[in-house]
Parts: sequence; structure tokens; C-alpha cells
Amino acid sequence: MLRYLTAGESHGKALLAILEGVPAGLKLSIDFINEELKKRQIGYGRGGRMKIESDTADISSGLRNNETIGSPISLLIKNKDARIDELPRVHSPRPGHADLAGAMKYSRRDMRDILERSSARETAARVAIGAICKQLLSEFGIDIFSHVVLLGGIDAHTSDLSCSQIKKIASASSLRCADEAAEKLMCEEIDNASDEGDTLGGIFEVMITGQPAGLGSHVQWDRKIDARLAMAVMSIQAVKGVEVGGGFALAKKRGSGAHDAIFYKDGKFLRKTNNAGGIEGGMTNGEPITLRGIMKPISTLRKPLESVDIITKKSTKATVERSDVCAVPSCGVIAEGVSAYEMANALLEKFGSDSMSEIKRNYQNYLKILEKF
Ligand code: EPS
Repeated sequence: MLRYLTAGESHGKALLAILEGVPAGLKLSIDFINEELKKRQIGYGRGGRMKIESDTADISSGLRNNETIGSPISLLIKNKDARIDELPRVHSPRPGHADLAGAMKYSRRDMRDILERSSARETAARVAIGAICKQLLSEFGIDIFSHVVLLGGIDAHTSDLSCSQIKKIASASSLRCADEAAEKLMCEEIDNASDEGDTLGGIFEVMITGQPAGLGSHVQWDRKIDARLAMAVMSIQAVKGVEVGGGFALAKKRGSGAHDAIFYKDGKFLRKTNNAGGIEGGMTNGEPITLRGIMKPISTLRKPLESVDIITKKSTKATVERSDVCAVPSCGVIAEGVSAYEMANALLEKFGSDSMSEIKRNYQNYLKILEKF
């Protein structure tokens, strides 16, 4: 199975990651990994740092002639802003950030020792890992993308659009939003928040299409694909909530309106609704997976909240660091990456994990079994 670790500080020399368990025989495009990294960096509301960095992945193991050989893949993303040893000490924790809890836990008086690792800069490594997993998934026709459905309190209306229409419009939008009118209002709201030294959060949606029924399992808590996707998305910096399919809105419905009736046509089971978000009993049911993540407003404020100096214990304003006003579109891209990792792992669990040829045979065989089911 797959596993990975990341390392690196926001203003250290580089971010690193090792991904183990990628089957042998997968052709990898490094350009695609770099496009994904670029996608994570853009978005209206990002701050000065994104003008400095231009992330690219340098892969130094696990490949020969851009084809995987089954050994661990190691990658490195260099930081251009690598001034970690010169940056000022931080003594006034930012409410909402890891600063205070991390300083107490690790017994650090300079909270820079905490914020450097808790920074969302780390997510560049996870997007690179996700880009490898996406390429594995695309060999099986599985596609993952994200779009922004709410930002700064403004809703995007996309219910009359298909998955492919949402993807097309959102990919061309400065906020990865498929509702152009809403996007304009969101940009204005980002400008307003910026003028007031404030920040914004929002909600992004991840859509996963093309997977067969039967990934994940109902038999054990940690094999449920919805639980694994939820943990992956929840682990992204600043995410405070995750919902699958109809999610929290299902609480207000009756069972008759909450579940997706089953039909059978032309040798296939089908649904006319997708409140389950493509997952029933911890397994994919063959419908598109939809999941949403809630990103809180970024906790570094140019007009800071009240805080306490941890050395003097006197009231003071929280530290102000260079930061973004809003990063919800980027958070969606990161969620694509971490979801790709979980989906790839579930795929390898079901179909084997050593070589692409073996996995493809097992996959085709399973599709034949499903056709006759
Ligand atoms: C971040 C603060 C900002 C963001 C950063 C996350 O960095 P800096 O303090 O260097 O301006 O730009 O995000 C990234 C660097 C990135 O690559 O996404 C934070 O405190 O979490």
C-alpha cells in the first residue's frame, strides 16, 4: 500500500516528501506535477510569498526514464524565501494558529519554531504527492477536481451545471469558481477584507469521477473510504469541517428524501440523485464522489486580535506576519491531492499493488464480474 511523509519548514531550504508503494510501470509526467504545483499557488487573495516562489518538483529516486520502478519516490521542492535563520522571534501568538499550543507542547519560547512547520507551505509537498497519485488514477479513468462553492459568505450557484461544465468554468476562474457572477462578488469581498486588514474563509468541493463501485470497505472502521477522505481533507491546514454528499443538510431531511433510489437500466444500476455523494457503507457506489471542506479565515491578520506576550505575560496584539487574505481555491487544490492519495490507496488495496500490468488485469477482470453481476 501507499504511504508518505513530508518534511520541511516554510522558510527552510526546501520541502521534501517520500512516497512509497507506487507500482512499477507507471509513466509519470513531471510537467503535470509542476502544473499541479502551479495550480496550488494561484488564486485571487494570495499574498506576497506566492510572487516569490515558483514551485517545481525535483525527483531523485523511484524513476527510470520517467517510469516508476516500484521503489520509493523522493521529491524536493526548493524554497526561494529560505531565510529561516534570520527571521524575527515570535512571542505574541496568533489566535487560531498553532503558535501557542505548539509552543507549550514543544517547550519553545520562540514560536517561529512552531509556525515554520505548521505553515500551509507544507501542502506543496502534498500536492506533488497527489499529482503522482492522480496520474495513477487517470490510468483507470478516475479524475479529481475541485471548485469553490462559498467564499467570504457568498454562495456560488452551480446546481444546473454538469461535473464537466463545472470543471471547465472553474479551471478558467481566478477563484476556481464556476459561477462568474458570484466570483466577481467574492473578489470584491476579498478586496474589502484586505482593505480592513482582515481575512476570509470559505467552502470548496472536491468531485471524483470514474471510479468503480467497491473501493473502501464496510467491514472495519479504518477501511471506510469516506472516513479516510474526511481525515485527509481535515488534515489540511485551516480546514475545520468536512461533509460528504448531502452532508449536514441531510439532517433536515426525511429518509425518503435523503437516500438515492436504485434503478436498473441497460445492464447497469443507476441513481437519479446523489445525496450519498458516491459513497454508501464506506464504499464507493460508482456515482461521482462529492465532498466539501470548510476552510476557516486565515489566522494571520494585518489588523491583529488581542493576544499575550508569552515572555512578559502582558496584553499585546498578535504577531503580524506576511500572509494571504484568502486561500480557499488553493485549499481545494490541496484537497484534490490528498483525496487522490486516498483513492489511489483504495484502488491498490482492491486490485493489487506491485506492477501496473497486474493491477490493470485485476481491474479489467473486476469490471467483467460487475457486468455479469
Ligand atoms: C502561511 C503564510 C504565508 C503564506 C503561506 C502560508 O507565507 P509567508 O509567511 O512566507 O508570506 O504564503 O503559504 C505558502 C507559503 C504556500 O506555499 O502556500 C502560513 O502562515 O500558513
